[in-house]
Amino acid sequence: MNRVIAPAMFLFCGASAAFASGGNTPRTFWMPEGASTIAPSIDHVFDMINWVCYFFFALVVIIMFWFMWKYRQRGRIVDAQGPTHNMALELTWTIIPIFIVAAMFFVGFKGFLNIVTPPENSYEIDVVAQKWAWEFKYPNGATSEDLYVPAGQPVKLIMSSRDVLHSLYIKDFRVKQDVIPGRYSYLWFQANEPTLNDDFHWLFCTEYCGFGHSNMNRKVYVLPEDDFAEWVVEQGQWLDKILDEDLYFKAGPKLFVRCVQCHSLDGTPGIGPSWGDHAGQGNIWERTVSGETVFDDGTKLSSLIGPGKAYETPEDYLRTSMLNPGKHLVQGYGNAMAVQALNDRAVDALIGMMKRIDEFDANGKWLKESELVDQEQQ
Ligand code: HEC
Ligand SMILES: [Cu+2]
Repeated sequence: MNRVIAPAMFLFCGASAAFASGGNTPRTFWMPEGASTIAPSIDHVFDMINWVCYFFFALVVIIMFWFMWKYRQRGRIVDAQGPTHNMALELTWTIIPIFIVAAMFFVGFKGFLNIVTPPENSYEIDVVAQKWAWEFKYPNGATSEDLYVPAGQPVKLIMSSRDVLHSLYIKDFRVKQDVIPGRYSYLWFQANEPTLNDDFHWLFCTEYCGFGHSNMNRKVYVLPEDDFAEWVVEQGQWLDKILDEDLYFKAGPKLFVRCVQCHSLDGTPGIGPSWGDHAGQGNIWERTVSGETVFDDGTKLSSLIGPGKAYETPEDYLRTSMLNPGKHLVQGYGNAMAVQALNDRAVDALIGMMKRIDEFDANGKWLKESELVDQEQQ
């Protein structure tokens, strides 16, 4: 069957016949750049169906105009006796489309099986989606905000959601899969060409998931295998390599990137309360120490902090606010903050940053960099 149909298919898809072997396929009028091994086969099916449509569109329209002309009304004579049926014609327009539709199914189904069957030796990355961020976890425990993958190796994403339906879509790879709470879904691809010079592929969430849905676009970097191996190791350790006393200004701003979309540093209210001055209660550290922060049930933080109370120290409260954000809601704000994957050192770094919030500009850049110049010549 394949032997008969495959050549027949090529009649319809001259445009896609020239698959680039290996490298990426360039973008076309209809399709973005193809950067995974399955992209050519997906584009092939798309082109095939497209060309079948062009062909029949042209055929039908041409015949329509021809008939309009041929059977136009001439004079006043009405010929009431039209044809009733034509066996040969009816068989033709039944049998030919059956073959075309069967061929579309055959090609499509083969591609589908390929897409849903990750190869045995795939590199596995865990993906957690939540309103409104992605978290990518690598086998050694490293995590990232953007997706990094090794080139030339099949990669399998094992995906789940902490809250609502999301969907992971990488257009250049031609892959897309729903991400569902309480369930795991998979997706795999292999990208052979590394992304060089800060180039990347876009990753989108394509399931409308609320207010911050459009913040769920991330970058996909394809690294040469060696670089990738190095990157994962480094990513797993970067926090450990920083000295304790440097933590708040070296790690703080890097971690703050995950918070900036909701927390400002200059007092501007956002989706979450600013870490700068908030409602006249001082910055995040000042109002936590003084207990001025008010929650949505009207309680004041001061009644929760102290020996024998819910939190021994202000740090304890901040830690809980990051790791279990839904526990108390600051007055006027909803339960919009996702659970943050932060280890102890990351929490320390962020609390350190909050304690010295004046040392950072509105973008989270540390303002005392210049004082370090002597030590920082690495
Ligand atoms: C999607 C938006 C969002 C992101 C991202 C976010 N937060 Fe929040 N955050 C909130 C909201 C909303 C609140 C107020 C409700 C509450 O207390 O949970 C809040 C509250 C807090 C509080 C308690 C604030 C207070 O005034 O007592 C802390 C501490 C905090 N966030 C830390 C962080 C850190 C650290 C990050 C980044 C690692 C972060 N947040 C990322 C939305 C966010
Ligand atoms: Cu989403």
